[in-house]
Amino acid sequence: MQQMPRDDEVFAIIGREVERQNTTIQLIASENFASRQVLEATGSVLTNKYSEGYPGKRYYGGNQVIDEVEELARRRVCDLFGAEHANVQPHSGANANMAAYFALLEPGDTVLGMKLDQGGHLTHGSPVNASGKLYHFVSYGVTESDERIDFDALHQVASQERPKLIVAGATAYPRIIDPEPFRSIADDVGALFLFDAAHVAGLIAGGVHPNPVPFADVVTFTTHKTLRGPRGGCILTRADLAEAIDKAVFPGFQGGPLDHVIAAKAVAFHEAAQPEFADYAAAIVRNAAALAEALVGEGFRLVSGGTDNHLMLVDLRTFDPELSGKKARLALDRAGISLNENTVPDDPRPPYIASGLRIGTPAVTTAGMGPAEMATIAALIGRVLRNRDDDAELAAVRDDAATLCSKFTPYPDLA
Ligand code: DSN
Repeated sequence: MQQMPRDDEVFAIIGREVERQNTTIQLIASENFASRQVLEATGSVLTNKYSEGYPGKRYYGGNQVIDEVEELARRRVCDLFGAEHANVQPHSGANANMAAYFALLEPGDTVLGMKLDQGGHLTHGSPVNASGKLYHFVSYGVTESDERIDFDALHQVASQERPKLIVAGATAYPRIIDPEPFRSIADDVGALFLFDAAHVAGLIAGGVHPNPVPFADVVTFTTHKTLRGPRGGCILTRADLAEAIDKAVFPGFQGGPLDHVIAAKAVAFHEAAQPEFADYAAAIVRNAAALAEALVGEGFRLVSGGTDNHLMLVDLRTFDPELSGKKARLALDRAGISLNENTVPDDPRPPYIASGLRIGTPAVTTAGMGPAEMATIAALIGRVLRNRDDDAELAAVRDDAATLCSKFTPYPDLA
């Protein structure tokens, strides 16, 4: 094979990202540290192959091996969640959702989805997203009193609007989403039911959150969040919807599948089926509860008062009305703590400024941290946000964050 000069420029940048992940605190609720074997599969020669179609029905030759890996991924994920059919080709959660809509809906059909500022996702009908442009989304949200999904209002809006599809799932909702009441409302109004499990797929696989597969017509999720696999999406469905879903993914939405990523998904599904993964999922939730309690102790208000999943939302307005989510995120970034600004329910600020912070524990739990470290992290966040204009204090917190991370380095052998 022709040898090319080593690309020192790109590999130096990758080296700096390894160092950043090893030495700063990762609290982005949708991120994780994939295992070495997930990284290895993602970096394999499977990236070289074209394989439009599905196992046994491809448009290119030479797919005998690729068929095996896609079949293995499909079988493993069906076993993991108890599903009848899986499509492991979506490149992302957004693609999985759009393909599912393409399979189930006609343009202009009415769909119910959770409001973006109350925890929903762009693909749940945001006016700036193709979902909101192609379909008539009507939103539901949380109650003012306890900031949990308002099922009475949801039932009422479903009865009025008679949607073809009800979408459950969120990107910034700190409580368990019970699929059962969604199913019963969908049945009452004659709607289909899609559960977007992107954030909680790992918690479901680990047995700490309810499995939506027995209740939903379609379940979509990403493979890289709590599930800790490679970046990508997946769709689970009933046997009678399998053909429509598969056609919607290819040729409806995507071209060639990313076979190296499908192999890495298969690895992640195998990892998630191990008993150790159930311990991991429970530890994520335990750490989130500990972090939430410690943040309340630091004087922060949490949306809904706490968490029972992998994330919490800090409402900064009561802590400091002048402090937006964006300002807080920038200060924390300087201090070696990565998280994202997020709207809180009925946020007066726009999403790119926001009044809240979303904080998640999947990555720090993978790194081996426990409740004691969560208390330390809450104290560091408090120090940063109380001293956000003090450069020396931010530098001191950055040192403390690095000291903490030195005991919980995700990729010591890549450093
Ligand atoms: N970007 C994902 C998240 O952070 O939740 C959703 O698309």
